Amino acid sequence: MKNRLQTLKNEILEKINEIKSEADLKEIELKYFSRKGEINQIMHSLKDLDLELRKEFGVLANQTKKELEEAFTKAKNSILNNNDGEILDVTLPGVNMKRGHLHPITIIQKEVEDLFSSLGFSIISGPELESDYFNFTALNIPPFHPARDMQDTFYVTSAKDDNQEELDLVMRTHTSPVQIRAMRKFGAPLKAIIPGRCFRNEATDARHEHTFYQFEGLMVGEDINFANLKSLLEIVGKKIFGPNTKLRMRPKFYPFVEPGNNGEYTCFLCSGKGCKVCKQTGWLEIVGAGLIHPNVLRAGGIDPEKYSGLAFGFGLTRLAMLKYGVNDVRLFNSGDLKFLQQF
Ligand code: FA5
Repeated sequence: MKNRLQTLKNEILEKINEIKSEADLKEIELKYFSRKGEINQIMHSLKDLDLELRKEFGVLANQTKKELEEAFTKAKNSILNNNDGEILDVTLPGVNMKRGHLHPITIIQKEVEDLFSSLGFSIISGPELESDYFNFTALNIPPFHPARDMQDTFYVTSAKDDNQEELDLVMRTHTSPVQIRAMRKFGAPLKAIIPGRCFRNEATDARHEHTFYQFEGLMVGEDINFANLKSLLEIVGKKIFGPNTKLRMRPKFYPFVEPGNNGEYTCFLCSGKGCKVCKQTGWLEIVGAGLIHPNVLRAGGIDPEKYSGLAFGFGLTRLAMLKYGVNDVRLFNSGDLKFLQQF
C-alpha cells in the first residue's frame, strides 16, 4: 500500500510538471482528482485494511492527497491566468473611473485667457515667492512708505541672490511684480496678462482669504492712453458678466499707476437696480487699474518719454464668487467635494 501510494505520488507530480494546456489539466483532473479518480480509489481502499494499518496509512494518504491537490491547484491557476495564483476574470465589467473636473477658479481663468489671447495678449507667469524689491520697491512703493500698509504681507527669511547679496523675500501680495519682470524680459511694445496666486496676511472672512487669485493685465507701447484702458475693461466686463454690462471708473490711489482708478461694473444680478450682491449700489467693485507710473516703467527698463502703458488687476477669486454666486471665498480652498462637485 505504501509503495503504491509513493508510486502514484511520483507519477502525478511528474504529470503536473508537464502540464502545458487546459486540455492537460482536464485530463489529469479526471484521471487522478475526480470522484472516481485514482487518488480517491486509494482513499476508498483504506477501509479494507486492519484498524492499526488503516490508522497509519490513513494519515499518510491524507497528507499525500493534500500535497498533490495543492500542487495541482497551483499548476491550474498558473495555466488559467498565466499569473501565479491570481485569478483574472476577463468577463467582469470594468471599474468605472471617477473623472475629476477643473476647479471653478481655473474655469474662469481659462475663460479670461481665451479672451485675452484673442486680443493678441501673451499669457505669462512669475514666482509666488518674490523679492521685496519686485513686490514693492520697483512698483513705486519704497521701504518704509505708508503705502506698504495697504497689503499685509508674509515676509520670509532673507536669502542671497546670484551676486550673494541679501534679498528680502515675500509671498507676493499681488501679480503686479510680474509687470516689472515682463517689461525687463520682453521690453516694449508689450501686451500680456498674468494670472496667478497671491498671499496676504489677512484676518480671513467671507470676502478675504490669505491665498487667492488675481490676474494682471499690462499693455506698453507708444501712445497707450486712458481710452485704451477703458475700452479693454469694458470688453472684459461684457465677456464675463454679459453684453449689457456697463463700466464706471472712479479715482483710487495705487502707487504704481497714475492716474489710478477702481473699475466697477453694473451688477449682473440686478442689472444696476440694487440688490444684496451689490449692497444696493447697483455696482460691483472688481478691478484696480490705471496708467503705469513713469517710475515703474523706468524700473522695468522702459523709457517713459517714449512709451506709456496701462495696467489693471482683477481679483480672479472674486470674479469666480460673483459668477457662481458663492457667498464665502474660503470655500474655494476648502477641498470640500460637496462644494466642488457643483461646477
Ligand atoms: C492690487 O492688488 C493691485 N495690484 C491691482 C492693480 C494692478 C491696480 C494694476 C492697478 C494696476 P488690490 O489690493 O485692490 O489691488 O487687489 C485687487 C483685487 O484682488 C481686489 O479687488 C480683490 O478682488 C482681490 N483681493 C485682494 N485681497 C484679497 C483677499 N484677501 N482675498 C480675495 N481677494 C482679494
